[in-house]
Amino acid sequence: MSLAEYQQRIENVLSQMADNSVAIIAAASEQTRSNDTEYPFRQDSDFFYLTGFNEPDAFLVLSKKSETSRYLFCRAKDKFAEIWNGRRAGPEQASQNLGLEQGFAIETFDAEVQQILNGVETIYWLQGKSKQVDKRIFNLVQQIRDQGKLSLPPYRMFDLRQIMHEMRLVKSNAELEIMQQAADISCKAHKRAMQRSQAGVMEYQLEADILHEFAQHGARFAAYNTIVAAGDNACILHYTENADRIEDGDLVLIDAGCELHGYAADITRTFPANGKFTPAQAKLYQLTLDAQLASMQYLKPGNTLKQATDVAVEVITKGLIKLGLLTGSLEQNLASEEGKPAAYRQFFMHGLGHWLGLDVHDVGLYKVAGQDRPLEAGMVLTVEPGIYVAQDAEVDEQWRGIGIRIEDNVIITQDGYQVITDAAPKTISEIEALMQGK
Ligand SMILES: [Mn+2]
Repeated sequence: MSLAEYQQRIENVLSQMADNSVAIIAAASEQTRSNDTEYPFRQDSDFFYLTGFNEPDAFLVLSKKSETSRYLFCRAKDKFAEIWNGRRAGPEQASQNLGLEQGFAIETFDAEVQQILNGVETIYWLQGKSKQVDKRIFNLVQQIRDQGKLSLPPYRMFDLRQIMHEMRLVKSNAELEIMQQAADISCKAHKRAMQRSQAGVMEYQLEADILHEFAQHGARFAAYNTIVAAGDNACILHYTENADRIEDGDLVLIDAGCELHGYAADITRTFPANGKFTPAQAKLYQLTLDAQLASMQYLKPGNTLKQATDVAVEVITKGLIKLGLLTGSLEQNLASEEGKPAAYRQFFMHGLGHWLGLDVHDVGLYKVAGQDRPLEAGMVLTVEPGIYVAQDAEVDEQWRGIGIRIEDNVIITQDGYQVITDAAPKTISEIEALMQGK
């Protein structure tokens, strides 16, 4: 991402802020995993969106008074700490790299920001995201109040989501390029897992193949915990134990995507462990795929995710009736009586998709003024219908324990949509051909 793009984002935020206001955006902190060791650091998405700065314990402060100013607070240079825990840019270098007016050591945050806030009417931050940050901002305002007669404490507090998350929802060309790369790398990993699959392999071994492939192509981290679910583990939607042996005749569901420069891919493929779908597996798989392809036809500016969802639900419900997993009419199976979910939800119990971006379940409202939000060019979302038949479902035995999800990542374009995860095979013939080495 170019420096110009980060600067443009910051200017965009400033332009939407009220006069005489300050916005405070906090970086993430390191999280302890166990004594003296931390989880891999993952920057806060909003902070990263505006700065691309990847150190913990930092704040971006934007002030809009008679003039606009941009300040970075971050960890000071410290030879001793850097020997033990790694390099730091330091406030001077970091603020200079980002083209910001001034850098301060994080230790001076309270004192400096108290001064910046004194006399300002409005504060923006991402409220409720971090209890520590909330507390710190309230304390700062209180300290200004406590100064008495000469102080002018801020008296309006706005959630910055309204500005920032609307911006993040519609992606720039540079963002779309990175997301295409993340998608390409993730597709390679899915293909490799299909080729490595066979009876006797452990689920976590396919996970290792996926992560290795990500790294080989420049993506060190997964965007979320990889799901490798063989057999009826696929009916657990967020199964991440990945601890079972893959058996002959299983379907394997893999939900995995890499993170590249902060951006997530989120892809699911389901394939037969031994490279050949059984007739029952093939029928439910084809139905899931039909639902996905039919629903995608509704993705274009002005339409809603809800419209596409309704199409997927209808295709799946009709198909399940035809195959005998549901009985009764289409209307009966779609109807939800008071407090009871519709009958089809026994087999398709999650939504069709979600926004995708820096967060795998990305930010941005799904409804505006109570109405389903119309899609816009530049939005990115997943399309991921599934059919999950529990082992104890009251259906013919051949269907039990089958779990299928097919998930692609889609960009909304000016006149429709573009699938960016097509490189991972998803038709029955494509999958069988790849796995059988044809
Ligand atoms: Mn998803």
